[in-house]
Amino acid sequence: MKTILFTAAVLAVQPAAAMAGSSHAMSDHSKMAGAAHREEAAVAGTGTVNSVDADARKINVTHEPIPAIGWPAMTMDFAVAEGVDFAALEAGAPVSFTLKRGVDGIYMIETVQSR
Ligand SMILES: [Cu+2]
Repeated sequence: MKTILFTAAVLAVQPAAAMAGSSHAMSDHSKMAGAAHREEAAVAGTGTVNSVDADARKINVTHEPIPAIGWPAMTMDFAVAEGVDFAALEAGAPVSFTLKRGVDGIYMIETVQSR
């Protein structure tokens, strides 16, 4: 009787093992979660840097309208992506930039250069 129960337990585990093998495909789908089920193109904008907070990796920018995402001109704080060199940013600098949505869904600056 013990042998039969053991066999049943092994059989019960096998379907779970098969599902584990499909986790790669599932993680691919999780990247598509959210409003846009497509690879989002970078959104480009221009503006002027008002202030720079390198410690917090944030800059305050007065930007021109960004029609691609329906934004009017405004002054706002942006988080700045890893890899952006803050040494190249200074208050008063006219800049062009690209935005990308972070995992929280909020747009952040992905690239920025003076213009
Ligand atoms: Cu804005």
